[in-house]
Amino acid sequence: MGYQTLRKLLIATRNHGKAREIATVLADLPFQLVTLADYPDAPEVEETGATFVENAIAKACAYAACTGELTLADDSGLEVDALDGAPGVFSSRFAPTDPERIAKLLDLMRDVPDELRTARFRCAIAIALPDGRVQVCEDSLEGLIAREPKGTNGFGYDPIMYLPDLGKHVAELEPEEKNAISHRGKALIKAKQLLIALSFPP
Ligand code: ITT
Repeated sequence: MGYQTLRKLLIATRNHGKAREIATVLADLPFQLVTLADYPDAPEVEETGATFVENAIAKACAYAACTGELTLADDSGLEVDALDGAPGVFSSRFAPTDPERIAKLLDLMRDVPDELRTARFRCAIAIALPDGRVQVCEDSLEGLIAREPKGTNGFGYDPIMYLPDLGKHVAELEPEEKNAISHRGKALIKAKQLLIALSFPP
């Protein structure tokens, strides 16, 4: 099959860390991966949902409708038990930059003892067709909020998410190690099955 004949799949995220992880996992599928950079006129989609699933569906459906392409959107974030699930769906809006988000979270968690520092990354991935049909996959990664950032890989809250089983912070994992166990990597394995069904109809 020639390159020109491949169906497009729009990876609808403006987050470069996410986009990199998604593109790595989907690279072997028979789709031409395109990004929002290829659709400069696509409007910003407001994330008004109360859950990751609602926001992922809203983003995927809106971008599929306005571009006319098969579209994959990710809504994800960090849920901290000691903060009643915050920052949750507000993870990207918790503070203006990654270092500020991390500093704010560590400050809020300063007096929380080790055994109560449980948290999880959650990821919802929605795949939408321009006609409004949409499917969603979800997964999560459990860990503990560390007392200090460590590691330089990944993005977002990865430097303060400690994985007791591995004895490492997520930002210390190589990209392929993170994708093998992460909320996004595991949700993407499920999303891949949906995409394979779309690319090879019975
Ligand atoms: P798009 O909506 O354009 O995809 P965004 O960054 O605004 O980009 P979200 O609303 O889904 O995306 O917010 C997700 C935030 O959750 C992200 O900005 C990080 O702060 C955090 N996050 C999600 N996945 C993460 C991961 O794998 N590692 C660390 N932090 C993560």
